[in-house]
Amino acid sequence: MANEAAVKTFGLDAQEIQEWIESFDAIFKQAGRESATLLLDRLRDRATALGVGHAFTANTPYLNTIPAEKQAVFPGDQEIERRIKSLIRWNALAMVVRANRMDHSIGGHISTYASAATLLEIGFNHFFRGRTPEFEGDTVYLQGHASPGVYARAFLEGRLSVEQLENFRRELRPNGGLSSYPHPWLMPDFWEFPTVSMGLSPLMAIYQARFNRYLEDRGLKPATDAKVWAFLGDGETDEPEALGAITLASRENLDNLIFVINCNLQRLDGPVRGNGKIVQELEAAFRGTGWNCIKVLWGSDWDPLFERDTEGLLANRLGQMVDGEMQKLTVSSGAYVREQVFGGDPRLLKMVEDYPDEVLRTLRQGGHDPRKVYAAYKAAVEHKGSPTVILARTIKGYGLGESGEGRNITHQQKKLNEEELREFRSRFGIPINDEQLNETPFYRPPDDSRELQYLRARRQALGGFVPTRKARSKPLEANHDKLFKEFHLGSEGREVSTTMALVGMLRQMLRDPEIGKLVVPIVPDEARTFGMESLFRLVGIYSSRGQLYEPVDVHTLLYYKEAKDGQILEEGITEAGSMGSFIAAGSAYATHGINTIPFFIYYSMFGLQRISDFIWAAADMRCRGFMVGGTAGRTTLAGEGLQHQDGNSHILALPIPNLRAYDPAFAYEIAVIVQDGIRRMYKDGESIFYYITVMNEAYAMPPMPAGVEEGILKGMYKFRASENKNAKLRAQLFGSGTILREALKAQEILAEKYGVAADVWSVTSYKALYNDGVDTERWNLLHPSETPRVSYFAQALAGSDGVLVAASDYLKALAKLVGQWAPRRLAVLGTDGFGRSESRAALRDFFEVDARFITLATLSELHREGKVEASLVEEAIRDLEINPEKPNPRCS
Ligand SMILES: Cc1ncc(C[n+]2csc(CCOP(=O)(O)OP(=O)(O)O)c2C)c(N)n1
Ligand SMILES: [Mg+2]
Repeated sequence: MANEAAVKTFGLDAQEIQEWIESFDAIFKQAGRESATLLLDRLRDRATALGVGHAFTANTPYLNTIPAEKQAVFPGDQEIERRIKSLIRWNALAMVVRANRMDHSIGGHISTYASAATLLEIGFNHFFRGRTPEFEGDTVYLQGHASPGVYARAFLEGRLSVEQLENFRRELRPNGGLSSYPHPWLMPDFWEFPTVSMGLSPLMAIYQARFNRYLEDRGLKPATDAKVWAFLGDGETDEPEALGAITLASRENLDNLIFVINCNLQRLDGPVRGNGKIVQELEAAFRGTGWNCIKVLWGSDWDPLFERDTEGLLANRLGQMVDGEMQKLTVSSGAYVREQVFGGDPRLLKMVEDYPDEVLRTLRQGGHDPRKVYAAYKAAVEHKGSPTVILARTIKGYGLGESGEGRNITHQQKKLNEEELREFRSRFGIPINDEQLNETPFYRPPDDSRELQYLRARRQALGGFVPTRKARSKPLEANHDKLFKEFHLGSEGREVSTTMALVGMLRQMLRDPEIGKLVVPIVPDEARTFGMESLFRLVGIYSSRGQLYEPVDVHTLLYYKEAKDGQILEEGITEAGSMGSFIAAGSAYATHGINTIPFFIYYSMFGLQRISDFIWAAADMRCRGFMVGGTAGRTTLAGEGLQHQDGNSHILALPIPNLRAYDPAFAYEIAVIVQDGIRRMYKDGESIFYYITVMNEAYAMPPMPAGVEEGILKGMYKFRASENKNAKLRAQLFGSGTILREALKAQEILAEKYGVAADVWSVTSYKALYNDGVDTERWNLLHPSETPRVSYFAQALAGSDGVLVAASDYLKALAKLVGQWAPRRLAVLGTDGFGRSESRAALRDFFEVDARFITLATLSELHREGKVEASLVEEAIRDLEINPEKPNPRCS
């Protein structure tokens, strides 16, 4: 061996090395594992003291972490569990094959579940605890592409019918069907967590586990040993989000968290690391950050071989082979395995001389061996002090035979020919005869069969079915009028920003006897940006360790107070992580039966733009809560420039169906929106959540005019009508957010200089107006004989006269959305283009959204209508000091 040759030159020989190893073995045998570890630690210290370097590695040999003799005894009935698993395998396969016979575009996946079956079944039969009134249950994130297997199990459990299975991926059939992947939106009684956008669920699971601790530390739920399990694909770990938060899990000692990575060495196109070893790479990443890492690589039939491997030759050889070679073994003969794995060294060949080729070919991977998987899970649930990752070697498409097992095409295999079906049927002992095979029927044994009795008994013992989703919290009771009232009164001339107003509301809510405890403020290192530091002292920053140091600002009023029961989740600079907390808090009404109300407050540019896919997942999950985009608006945040100035997020909020988006201008608007939101989400149980933009521009907050609440919520109301009832020239101006104030200034200029009487409207939500408009149109389309309905936007403008001009701090497309329902042309100003570092005034000039441009747009519209001469508009351009040849902000 190369190593031995190298050491020989330095004066050591193989025998001396063997003696060292034997001494170590003796210590291990006499004094035990801990003493052996201590000895290694001492030796390492000594080596360091002598200046003996050692290349850092976080890896262990390519072997099972739990040696055979340390393995917990499998308590189940292995034979009957194998039968159950076979039935599930068959039904999962039948679901996909049948669906694609009817329509080959329907799709579906066989090979992911085929590789994950044992990993999941050991969980279902022995570990995953259901949610009961007495115990909160475990939380399980399942690999999305394994859903056919989860459905097939639910079918055996009696939870899904043959018809539902037949309608897999046919959700629009009469009586409904099954969604392709886990979607709580589509199957709200079944799926809890959407996992199919790869990489999101590992991060969500980490923050879920942390949030569970937060709830315990704050006394909102009792401390339990409930676990969060996340099943991932090995290919999935390439998504940056997948490993992006693993240090939080170890830092927070989340021993309530278990990752199971299904290392079938393949992703969609081919091997995950053909030229490397994904298991070792992941082991180094997780061990390097302090996770407890359990490798389950080899099945029990390998144990005798490792026993013979006293010199570590086999371990070495397996450690050398790259994953591409490993994958090839799966599709090759026993003779090939002998040649490739053992052929390089006569000592290795000797080890398997009594193994026939056929036995070598079928040596199992650890992830397909129930006993190995059980032992790993047991060790994981019993492990204390850090999160656990289980790296389980499996074969993609296991059981699909030569057409699928381990092949690069296996991920997308959806059809099996008759021969392949027959083989699968026989291999897994499914009682279906050859004539029936063509039909590929589902098979469920009688209710009183041993299989179903066993399966039900196991689930009963574990507290019921998993997954099951249910809204478990009781509705809030109070109406909270008192909390919000003061914000209806205005600021009496005091200049405040909408951000300050919102923080003021948060402070009020935090003091409330009903919701005070439930509010979860979440910030990604921006609390000071939003003037939230007063909350640090008021409710504390959550820290599972309390505060182990005296903060530098301890003598100040607003010091940085960390506490074990702190309420603020100060996440550091991670919008994705903060969203993970939002999702955990926003779904706690279902997961825990607790109405936590997250307020996630962040730099608006780094929300919908950066982490939209998490927000989509939150929507799918029916999360509740408030996302607050701070320092919003392309021209309202001065100075920060191109990357920070957000003129996009209200456009990006459009596609998310149950996200209500508001761009309020005044404190009372926010108060109305938030109070109503709490009612709708936490009293009426609606599956909606909120996006509210707030700004840092300070101005006097007016008192709320009478009767505007409905308009605020529906998207617009008239804020200030013109007092001049007789003017010939008239206009309706629409402003949103801080740009409403530009419209108000324009109202004055138009009245004073140009004799135009303009009414000013506050548009709080173009999204709400747009949704109402398209819903109205749709109704009219479908009801041709009935009196057509009129959109809220059109209703609001009925009877108003004059030209229409809208301005917002967002893309022009936003206001243009509603132009189609306007009684006349709607002229739109907006902030298309890259931002700039500048003052507000300069930015609003540059983006053409200030009072001057609103004035100009109004006069221009009046000219279009033939009400004023072009010369007047020309004159106005001069008077308003507008440069007509200025750069176009959209593309400069
Ligand atoms: C974000 C995202 N990108 C791409 C896909 C498409 N996709 C679905 S499964 C898959 C391969 C999965 O491989 P792996 O994670 O190893 O899981 P396996 O099926 O092998 O268990 C891909 C690329 C997706 N679902 N989500
Ligand atoms: Mg894979």
